[in-house]
Amino acid sequence: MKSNQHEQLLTELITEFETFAFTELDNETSATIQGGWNMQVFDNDDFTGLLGSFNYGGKRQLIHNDQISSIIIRSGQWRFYKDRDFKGAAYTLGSLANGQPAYYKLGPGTQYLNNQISSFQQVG
Ligand SMILES: [Ca+2]
Repeated sequence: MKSNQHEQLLTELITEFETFAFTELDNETSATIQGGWNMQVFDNDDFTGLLGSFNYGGKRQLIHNDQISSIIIRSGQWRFYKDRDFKGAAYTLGSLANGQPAYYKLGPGTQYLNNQISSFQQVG
């Protein structure tokens, strides 16, 4: 194996490890991560501080309650709620129509619930 192939393999392994390390695996409604993710949530509004990676499903009560400040959606439509158990003010975000990932910043000046999301679920 050439060294650049080693390097690529190592990078993939590290990326995979990081995804697993930060995935919230405690909730039965959250899918296990197998071969990628469809939606990720982050603590900061610049897509850093990964809080969780999800394939499908949802979480009735986030461990990282009132922390989400940015979201990347690769696939599907996801609804985010201010209160636990999918209640309260909410909005739906999805991937782009052309199939590209969508990057949503929830920071100050946006209409989204920054540092206020308590539950979410996939809706499409
Ligand atoms: Ca935050």
